[in-house]
Amino acid sequence: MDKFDEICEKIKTLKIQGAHNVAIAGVRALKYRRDKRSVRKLLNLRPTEPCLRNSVKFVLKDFEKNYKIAIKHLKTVRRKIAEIGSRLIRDGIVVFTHCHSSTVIEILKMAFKQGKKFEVYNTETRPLYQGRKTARELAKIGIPVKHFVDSAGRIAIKKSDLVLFGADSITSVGKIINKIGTEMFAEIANKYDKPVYFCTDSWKFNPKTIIGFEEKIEERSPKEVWKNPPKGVEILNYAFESVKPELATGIISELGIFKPAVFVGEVKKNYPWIFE
Ligand code: RUB
Repeated sequence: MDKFDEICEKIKTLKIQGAHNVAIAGVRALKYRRDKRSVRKLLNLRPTEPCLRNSVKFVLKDFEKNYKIAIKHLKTVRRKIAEIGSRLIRDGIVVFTHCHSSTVIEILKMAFKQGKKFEVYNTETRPLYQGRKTARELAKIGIPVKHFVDSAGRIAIKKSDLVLFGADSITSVGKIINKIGTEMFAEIANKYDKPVYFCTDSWKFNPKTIIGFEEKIEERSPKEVWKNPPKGVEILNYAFESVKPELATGIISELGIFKPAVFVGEVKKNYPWIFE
């Protein structure tokens, strides 16, 4: 297995996961191979990942020049988002999060470094338990974490003050695609008047949605849910779901905090190449 295939394998099996880390790894993979077939393989590993697609498109325009620009953007953008997002975290609050978003983690870490005292409630995120990764990373630096099974999400949200999710994709009408369960949790948070923010690099905007394409929702192997189900039981293992823009209090990106519709305009102003 060469270096390119090694990276692909890690993305496919979620050893490398989260839209942002997938995009960084994908751009790095282009150093080893960038023929048409390999690029197609790379882009099909996780179909719901426009950050990967946008980054690859940008780098392939002019590899020598844009590779460095893309890596620099991807490596520094989370810090910028954290500077903006950490302002929402106050002493004594409880922050609810779902799955594992490196962007959300960066915000929480920065708030903690600023000396803020808060707690995080998070979900397991079945079937692959990315929530454990979140809990482990936060606990390691000293942020107190209470960990819940996914179906306890309502109870956890009711006791929280702020909800932070990551994002995999944002569409032209401001829908946000994130880990399965996110819309259900956003609806619950709205019911209890808890602010809901999506924390994201603006390169996750999906330009294809302007011309009518819906973001593709990745379906993963049923074996991840139940290895040997009885005959007659069909398992649908959707990795992501789409969240209605009206459920979002705001989108936190390196461009600032905006309502979804305004966010789309800001992306266009700052990164016109995404729309080309
Ligand atoms: C991860 C997930 C994350 C987003 C954002 O899903 O839904 O919330 O990808 O992550 P999976 P980041 O584990 O299936 O990749 O902020 O790191 O880009």
